[in-house]
Amino acid sequence: MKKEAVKLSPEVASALAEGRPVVALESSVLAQGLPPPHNLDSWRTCERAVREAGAVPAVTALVAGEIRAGLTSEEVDRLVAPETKTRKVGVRDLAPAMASGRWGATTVSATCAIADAAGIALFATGGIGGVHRGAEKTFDVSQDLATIARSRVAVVTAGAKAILDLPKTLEVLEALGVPVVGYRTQEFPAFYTSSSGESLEQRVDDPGSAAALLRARWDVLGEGGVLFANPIPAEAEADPEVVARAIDEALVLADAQGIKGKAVTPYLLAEVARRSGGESLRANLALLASNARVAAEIAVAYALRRRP
Ligand code: PSU
Ligand code: MN
Repeated sequence: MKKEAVKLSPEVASALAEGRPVVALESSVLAQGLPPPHNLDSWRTCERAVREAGAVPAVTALVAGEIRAGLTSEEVDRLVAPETKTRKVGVRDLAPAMASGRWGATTVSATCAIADAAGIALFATGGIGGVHRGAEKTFDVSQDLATIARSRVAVVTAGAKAILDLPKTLEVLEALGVPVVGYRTQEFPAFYTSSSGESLEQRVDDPGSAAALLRARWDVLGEGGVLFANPIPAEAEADPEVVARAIDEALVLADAQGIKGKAVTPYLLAEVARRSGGESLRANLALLASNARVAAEIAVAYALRRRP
């Protein structure tokens, strides 16, 4: 994506021009991932967490066909309002949505591409998309993975959503050459819970070490994306059995109803939230805020290290 394709808010533009830390935030989680009023609460909480850690938040979206980084709160209100009919926009949906002047909420893939073009190094999400269970039959692999690989962006994520096949997701990330780095953990987190049983080769324990890794990958090697896997805070973890049961039920239902393509993830997340009695929703909100804070801390450390 070209740099000129992204319209920056005045605050984000001056932060980037001065080399101050900025953290991108996705908007699909607001428009498609979380029900109201939790979506706007979560957006405010994440923006506050980023600011408190000393960085500038930049939520990305398509506003009437224009790619934006940094929205006003009126624009965010409009983005999530049902009348706006905001679409879920992955990286492949950007051009069609621009050409038709639509409002779009950006997924991890579109947000990575936008952050990369704008020169925003850190991006906080809840959980990335990945390889779906049964992908050997459906071929359902999120465009998040390939886009992370080619974007010069560090994504802070609570692992990958537990509705996915986590071992296969890790294999594809390896195939694409993406470093997966545990943040204060040796294990790939399972989104609603901190443990998936999948161990990681790389680990960092503080923002300075994370920034050193980014310097090596980008400033020295000139390579693409990095994943920092930040487990949900222990006190916010969902009951693994409740979540596992809700996921199994949701998967059976999605299959029976023939849900396909980009509708799969929003459908599963909504069903899991409903079937877990809000347990998954509470966890989702907590891990989003935690990822926003960690991304901002790493952004601050990386910005400091860049200055001679
Ligand atoms: N995490 C959440 N809720 C979400 C998503 C992630 O807690 O709604 C979104 C992200 O925007 C992610 C997308 O990029 O789901 C993945 O969708 P798909 O599997 O269709 O690529
Ligand atoms: Mn898919």
